[in-house]
Amino acid sequence: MGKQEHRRSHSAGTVPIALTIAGSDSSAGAGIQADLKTFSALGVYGLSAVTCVVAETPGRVSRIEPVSAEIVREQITILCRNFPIAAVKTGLLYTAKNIKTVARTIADLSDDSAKRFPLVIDPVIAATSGDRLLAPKAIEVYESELFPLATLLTPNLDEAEKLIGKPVRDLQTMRNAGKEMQRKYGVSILLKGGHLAGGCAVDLLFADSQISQFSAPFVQGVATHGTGCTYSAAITAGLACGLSLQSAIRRAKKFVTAAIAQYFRWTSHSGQSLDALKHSI
Ligand code: PXL
Repeated sequence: MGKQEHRRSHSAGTVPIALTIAGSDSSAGAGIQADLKTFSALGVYGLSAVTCVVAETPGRVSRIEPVSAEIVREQITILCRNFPIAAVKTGLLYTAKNIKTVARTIADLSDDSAKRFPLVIDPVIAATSGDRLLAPKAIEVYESELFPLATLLTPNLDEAEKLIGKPVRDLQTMRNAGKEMQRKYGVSILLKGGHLAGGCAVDLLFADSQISQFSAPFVQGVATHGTGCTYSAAITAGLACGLSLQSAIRRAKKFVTAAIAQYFRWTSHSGQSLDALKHSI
């Protein structure tokens, strides 16, 4: 082996690895594509298991098709059996069947290898555009099968409302909702406040018996398709690098705020504005 080749294989062997289990976004601002760009930008090698294919442009979902449960299971199994994966995230799983398959595959592997990686679950229910991305009955499967395996859930306000069936509109209702979800699911919760508190985007972390707050300036005037995916991917990258939950979230919040601030904008053939995050540091 030449010197150059040796050096290359050494650095490849020490880079942390993270796996994203999520949907493909054809416009590449959200989903698997956002996750892989985020992992790369944060120095993590990204693996992916595709759960569904979404034909969309920023702001408009045109069509979604799930992939089969067999291929979802196979992607996850062969990756986990062969790579030293340090952290995993799930994004859009789309069907109740895929949620169940992901949960059972991960549970089987954890038993097998007696190894548990941190698991970040972004419980994607709708796109930023408002397009629904998950059947209502799939939420029950999330709750019974996948949430119990999580290290962290990262719901936004709409997702929190759907999970607990109550309005979540301000810091006080966020505090109550976060505590309720932490109690109900027995895992840490990062409740994302989005455009709630004046000029700031405020998120609350409920972990152990503490509540921590993470704030960043709210960036106005940008269509924020993919922020949830990018945020949870950046947290997963941090955990893969060995950061604590608090430090991983602090760094991820900065990363996603910068990705929004440095956005790209194009104009479509029909004159519509197309915004995309820039996943870099
Ligand atoms: O932002 C939610 C989301 C997640 N995953 C995929 C998506 C979207 C939004 O459109 O396409 C694959």
